[in-house]
Amino acid sequence: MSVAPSVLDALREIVGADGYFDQPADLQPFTVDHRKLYRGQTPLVLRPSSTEQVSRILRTCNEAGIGVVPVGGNTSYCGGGTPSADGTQVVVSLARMRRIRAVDPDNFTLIAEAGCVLAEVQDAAANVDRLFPLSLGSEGSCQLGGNLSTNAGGTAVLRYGMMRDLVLGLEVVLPDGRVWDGLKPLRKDNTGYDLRDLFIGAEGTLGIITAAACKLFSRPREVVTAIAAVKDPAAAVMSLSRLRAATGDAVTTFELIPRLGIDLVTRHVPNTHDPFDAPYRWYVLVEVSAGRSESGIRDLVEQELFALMEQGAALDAVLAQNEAQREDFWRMRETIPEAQRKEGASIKHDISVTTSELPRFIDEATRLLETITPDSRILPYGHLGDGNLHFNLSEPVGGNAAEFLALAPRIHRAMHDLVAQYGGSFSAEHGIGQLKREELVRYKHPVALEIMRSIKQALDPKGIMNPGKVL
Ligand code: 2HG
Ligand code: ZN
Repeated sequence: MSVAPSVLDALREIVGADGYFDQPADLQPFTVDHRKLYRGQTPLVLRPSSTEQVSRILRTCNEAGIGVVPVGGNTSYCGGGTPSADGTQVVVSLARMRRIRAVDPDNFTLIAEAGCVLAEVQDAAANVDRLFPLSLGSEGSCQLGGNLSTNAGGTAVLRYGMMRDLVLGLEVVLPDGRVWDGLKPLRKDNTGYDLRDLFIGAEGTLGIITAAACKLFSRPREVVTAIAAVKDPAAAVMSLSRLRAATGDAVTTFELIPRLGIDLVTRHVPNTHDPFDAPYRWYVLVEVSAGRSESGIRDLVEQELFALMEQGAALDAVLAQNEAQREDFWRMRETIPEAQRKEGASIKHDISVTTSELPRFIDEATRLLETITPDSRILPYGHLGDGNLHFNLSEPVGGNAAEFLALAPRIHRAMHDLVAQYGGSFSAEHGIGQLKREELVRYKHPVALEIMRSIKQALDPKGIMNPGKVL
């Protein structure tokens, strides 16, 4: 069943001549996801420029029973923003809603529209000497609405939390077109259910977020960035605890990188090099930030790293001497996904357990993967400070990519069953989308699933919002 021409016309009319795409070449980018796992089809991509237009679009689609797929920067790892293959769903891109509506430095808040690119929100905060701390590899193209809808994480969660922790209020268009104005930038408002948190992480299945009131912070005045080679993941966890205590919780980033990460990045990404003369098995990228300059954190970090080396937990360490070197260190971490892609086929996981259990988990998961696929190369890296690793695999050297990828269902099952044994999460920061729907049914507590379904039914009884995603 395709979308009736009369409905398509009505939708075009709402947004006006420059508010939609309906030609194949313009539609194409919206029909494939970032990882190229899904190929969909759509007759129409709507590009509303106001909340009112979004409201009219949803009202029209709800009345006609047409599925709506909201999309931001299309950087989802789980196909959350890709329409179905049967061409029955329209896409709503928020890209033209990119105003910063208000900035209030004394309240440490700003209000931004969903189509703002994350980097634009960071810049708007920096312009008034404030920090919007959400920080991730795709920040130059991902959009605030997508960050909200997936509850994005990234590399500063350890200190500032995930997207959910950075929001005070939302403006949301409900599936029937009603607009909930919950944009109050208040830190205290104890007036009933927390509706905001329903829409954050809902991946567009309950409505479309059109704007958000975001929390800002003081801008760090002094930042110390280091790469340390560590004995093993247990030494990494211990080092993090020590650094947190020694700096009064000023550690903003603590990322684990195995040797394979350094190998792949230096092989595939220009302008990268091994930070040390000798190879080590495990590394951490550490960043510590202080609110004032000459805060003494540099000395503190140096002392701690020295002490860690004396006790054998750290094997070598280097502090960035300037901004260029700091960027080099960060490139080493941020380009791992790109380097892994260039190395060939990969199988990805996005798991979390408690940080304290992570070392034991890494051992056990590595052994488990080795029994299933002894020749694959295991690349567990990422947000150790959050207990969240991308426990990825790369195809064997000289192996057969198709054979390797055919193992994916078995590998995911084994990995996620193990995660469940640890009381962990099979999707720590990338969400569910269409990729992990079956996992949600298998691993989410049944009562939680029932509550989720009741909420979906209450808000979207006709099931028009991002059909086939999450639930
Ligand atoms: C990261 O932390 C991203 O770099 C991507 O979440 C993870 O590619 C991945 O598996
Ligand atoms: Zn990540």
